[in-house]
Amino acid sequence: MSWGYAEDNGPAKWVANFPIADGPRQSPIDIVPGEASYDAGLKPLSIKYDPSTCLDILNNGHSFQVTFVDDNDSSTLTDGPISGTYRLKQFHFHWGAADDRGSEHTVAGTKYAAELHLVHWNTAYPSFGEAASKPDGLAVVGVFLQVGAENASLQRLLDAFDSIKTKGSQTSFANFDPSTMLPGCLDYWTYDGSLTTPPLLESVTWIVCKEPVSVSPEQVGLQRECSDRLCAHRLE
Ligand code: GRE
Ligand code: ZN
Repeated sequence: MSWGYAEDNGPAKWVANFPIADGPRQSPIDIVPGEASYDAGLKPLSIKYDPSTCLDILNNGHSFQVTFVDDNDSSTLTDGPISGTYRLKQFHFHWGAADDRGSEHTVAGTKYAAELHLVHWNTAYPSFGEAASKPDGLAVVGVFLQVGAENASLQRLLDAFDSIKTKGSQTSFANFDPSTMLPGCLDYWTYDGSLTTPPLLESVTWIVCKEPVSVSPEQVGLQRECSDRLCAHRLE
C-alpha cells in the first residue's frame, strides 16, 4: 500500500517504510513563539521570482504543485538563515477537512486552514534531486493561510483545478509570480527540519512566515473539494 493520510497509511504508519520518520529533525513541528530565541545575526529574506520561469501545474496525487524552470538563477531565495543561492523548484499546498485544521506547522498549538510551501534547492549541488538528501540541500518558505478575505493571487490557481482532476495530470501554467502569495511582512521563524511527506528526508531549512495570508471560505472550500479528487492532506 502506498502512503497517504488515511488511518491505515497515514503519518503514524510511514515509519514502516521510511525509518527516518523517527529521526532527530522531522517536520512539521509546533512553533512556540515564547520558546524561540531571537537571533540578531539572521538576515532578512531576499526573494527574487521571475514569473516567466513558471511552467505548469500538476496533480501529484497528494497535492497540487506548480513547477518552475530551475536551470538558471532567475527565481531564487538568498539570505535569511541560508548561505549561498537556492533556486525555486515548486510550490504546493497542504490543507484540511475543515477551516480549523489543515496547516502542517502549528503556532502554540493553533492550526491554520492551509499552508503554502515554496520549495528551493541549494545550487551548491548539481540538481534538486541531489540536494534533496543533503542536510543543507533545501530551503522551504512556509506561509499560513487563514480564512477571511478573498485571496486574489490564489484565484488563478484555483481556476486551473478543473483541468487537473486526475492524479498525474498536468497543464501549463505560465507567467505566475509566487511572490504575490507572500504576506506583507516577511518576519519568520526558522529551524532545521525535513520534508513533511515520504521520503521525509532531513534536508530542509524551514523558514515559516509569522504573518498569515487570507483565503476566503469559498476558496478554501474549493481547495478542499479538490482534495477529494487529489487525495490530498486531511490532517486531523
Ligand atoms: C512536501 O512534499 O510536502 C514537501 C516537499 C519538499 C519540501 C517540503 C515539503 O516535497 O513539505
Ligand atoms: Zn509541503
